[in-house]
Amino acid sequence: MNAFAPMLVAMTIASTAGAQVLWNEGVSGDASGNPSAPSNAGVVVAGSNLFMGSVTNSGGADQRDYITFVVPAGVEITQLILNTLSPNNLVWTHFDDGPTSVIPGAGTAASLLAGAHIEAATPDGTDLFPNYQAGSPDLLAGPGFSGPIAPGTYTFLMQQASPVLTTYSLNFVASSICVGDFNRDGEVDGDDLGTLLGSWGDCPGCEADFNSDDMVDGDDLGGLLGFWGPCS
Ligand SMILES: [Ca+2]
Ligand SMILES: [Ca+2]
Ligand SMILES: [Ca+2]
Ligand SMILES: [Ca+2]
Repeated sequence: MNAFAPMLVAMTIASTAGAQVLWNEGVSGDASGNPSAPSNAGVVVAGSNLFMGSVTNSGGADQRDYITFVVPAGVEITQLILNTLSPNNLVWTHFDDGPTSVIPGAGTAASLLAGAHIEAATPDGTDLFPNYQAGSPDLLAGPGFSGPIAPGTYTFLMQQASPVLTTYSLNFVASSICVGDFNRDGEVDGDDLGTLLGSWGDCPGCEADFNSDDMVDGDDLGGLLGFWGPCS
């Protein structure tokens, strides 16, 4: 057995490149149930970002798990894989814009971006991401995303309204993007400059707001020119 140990170590290192745990309740404790103070899960990396825990409405103490995380410049979330859900029953989920969330209810909330159920009997390995897209029949709250989740700060909720203790493992899968290549054609050029100029002025959450000051202005124009040319 010992002869194989170095190989196993090497394989472990290779398989964890571009993978991290955002929040594991088994290590970090129960994720916050307070929408005003979600658990801080840090910064998403290109690759796998795991969120693992459990929720139950039995006794009301752990009905909700909120985490907040940052998608940094140069990264976007493209998939939300349901690794496991046990038992495989109905769960409410949603994304908010910013570092806080809301308690799901009949009223609307300005921060709510996209809410959808994980339906009972959803197979392990399913990509839930399409459910959060604008126009999806599975989108039940908020305007939904139109494409990948762009750089910014977000809060995500898992809620179990039934007394069933439900354990889950989710993977927010992210990819590297070429900063400034807004149309994803592999080059920062005049087309992207046109997009930046079209976003000029107040523009919270805009991809062209490289320095995240909620304005697209000369600072960001300078940034774009710094990225000019083919994506490396
Ligand atoms: Ca929990
Ligand atoms: Ca909780
Ligand atoms: Ca481009
Ligand atoms: Ca800016």
